[in-house]
Amino acid sequence: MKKTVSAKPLVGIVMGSTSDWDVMQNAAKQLKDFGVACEARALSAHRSPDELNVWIADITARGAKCFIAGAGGAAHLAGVIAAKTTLPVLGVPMPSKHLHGLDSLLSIVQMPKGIPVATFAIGEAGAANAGLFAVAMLALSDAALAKKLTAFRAKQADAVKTAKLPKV
Ligand code: RP5
Repeated sequence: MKKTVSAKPLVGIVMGSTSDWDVMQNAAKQLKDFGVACEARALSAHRSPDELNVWIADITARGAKCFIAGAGGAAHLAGVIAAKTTLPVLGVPMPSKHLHGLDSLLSIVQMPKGIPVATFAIGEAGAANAGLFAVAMLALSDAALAKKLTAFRAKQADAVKTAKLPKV
């Protein structure tokens, strides 16, 4: 996994294991495409809880506005981060070997009342959408970013409008 670091990241991307990077790089890619600075780390809620807490405090002090957390299995990472910060936490369920990510999805989505985690789809689409959702949140107070997001949506609409189906 390549370590993506920015001195003033607006988004903190964290995953429970380096094995999650293949999926989670889709979040980093979306943010990069929109020119949003992010920092990506592999830190585990159960294997390295102290380092995770230090990083949450550090990146928050450097001006981060939200977190994207990807984890698999008994995926408590996003919930643990949400317990430590009032910044928005976007959770991405990782595909898992035995339950194909359903375990990760239910672990992340079923947060008890009071400490929310916004939960996205399992895998690549979820990671990319979490990146886009972070862009949308940041665009609320950044007109240039809002313009880029509108253009991105228009490009997708054009692709559908001009799509041709194969002949029968
Ligand atoms: C979780 O366990 C990670 O988020 C990962 O999805 C899963 C498997 O981790 P590794 O055994 O590949 O390190 O904590």
